[in-house]
Amino acid sequence: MKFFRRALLATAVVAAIAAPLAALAQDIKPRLIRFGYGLNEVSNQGRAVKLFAEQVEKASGGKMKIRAIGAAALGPDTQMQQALIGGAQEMMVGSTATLVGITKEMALWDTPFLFNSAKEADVLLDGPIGQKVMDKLQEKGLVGLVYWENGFRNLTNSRRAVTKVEDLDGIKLRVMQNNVFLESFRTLGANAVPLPFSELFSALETKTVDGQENPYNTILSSKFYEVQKYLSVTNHVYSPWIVTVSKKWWDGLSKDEQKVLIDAAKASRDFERRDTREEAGRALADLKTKGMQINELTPAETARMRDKLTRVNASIAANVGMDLWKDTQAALAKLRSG
Ligand code: TF8
Repeated sequence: MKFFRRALLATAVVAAIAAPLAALAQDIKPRLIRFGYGLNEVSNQGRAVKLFAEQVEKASGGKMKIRAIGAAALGPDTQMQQALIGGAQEMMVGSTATLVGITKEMALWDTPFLFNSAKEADVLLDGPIGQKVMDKLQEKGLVGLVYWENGFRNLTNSRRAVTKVEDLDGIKLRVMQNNVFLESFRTLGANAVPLPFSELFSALETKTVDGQENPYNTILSSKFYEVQKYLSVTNHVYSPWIVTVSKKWWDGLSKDEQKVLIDAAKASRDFERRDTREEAGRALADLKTKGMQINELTPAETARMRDKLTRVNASIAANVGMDLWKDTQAALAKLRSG
């Protein structure tokens, strides 16, 4: 018995020191990595950042430390992007939509009704097209590692149930700081106002805007149900998040250090998508319990919305380039036929 326990202990000790030892043999220096994000800690975004941090610390034998800073405490997406480009901050996760001003190809993901399912999004984002768009960031001073799921977006407001496009008439709607979103909701007749996410809750609370659109997860984790009565299930677009690194800083890392970050980013992506989908699956029921009035759009009304929104496709195609646009359509057609 004693021997058995000792053997067990020895195995545990070996296991405990094996990982740090492996890290020791690698070219890894002590690093403090500031990782900013916009949602709060108890959100799908916050949970995945936490997992990423744990993975990085473990794989680097505790040498690489992530200082996770949420709730836009380092500023909204656009401000953090500039800090990464300048080298004042190492990492962040944020919306691809807020990157369009830097890398126009990112607008591809803002195409209304581009994906019919999360599965399609995974295939395109993780495939050659997603990689191509991500690589475009490099010439602007950013390195993209992985896409996470923000999710299919749905509409909330404090004025009325939106059951058809016409109900959007005159509704002051916050949109992300992005021309495709601005144009899309203007096309639908809303009074679209671009605002950073960090200002959204108070804008809704003070009725500076009537509504907004985001995935169920965010409506829940950011407590928008406290200031929004109506939720219309529109699924009008799938939004990715993207984990980015300051290229200035990245270029100074060893191959081993880069690998630690790449591996952890992939693990965080897989975790985040699972977690987000699981939460989204029960979020609607939660939002109902919190008092939101939820309505679905009829297939006919969804089709009308979709038709109207195809008007923005031409300008997206012109922005991202016709080749990329056509490749994307072809990849989707192939997926759908298979
Ligand atoms: C939005 C996005 C947010 C992101 C996030 C703060 O509405 O959906 O999830 O910007 O990085 O702004």
